Amino acid sequence: MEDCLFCKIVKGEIPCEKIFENDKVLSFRDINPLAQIHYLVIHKEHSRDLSEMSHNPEQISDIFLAIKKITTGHSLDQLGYRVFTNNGAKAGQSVFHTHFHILSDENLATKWTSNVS
Ligand code: DGP
Repeated sequence: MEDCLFCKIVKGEIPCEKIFENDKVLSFRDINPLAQIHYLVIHKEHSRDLSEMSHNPEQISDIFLAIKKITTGHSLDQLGYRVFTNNGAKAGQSVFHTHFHILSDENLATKWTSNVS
């Protein structure tokens, strides 16, 4: 999409710190990390949010296969990691190109968990 920030990153028009890339998926460091490790994972084909991406379930599969490669490649299994997406502005989505966050941190269990108020 013409004026989509993450499409511009896919096209190389805006730089990123690349973590992983194949023909369908790109992962790069979040510019505003919430944890020691904070990666974003996007599909190269534009969709607005997970609701829209769900019409193309093979894209969700592409994303999660990439997440498996990234987390294994960066030895995150031992440290533990969290994967999430914000769907819609009311959930905190600020970039409207579907993206999944991967967070990993020694203190992740006490950050943003459902059992911490
Ligand atoms: P969300 O709030 O779920 O839409 O997450 C958007 C994330 O995108 C947020 O954590 C910050 C990150 N971000 C925004 N602009 C850029 C950028 O230009 N480069 C990179 N690497 N990350 C960005």
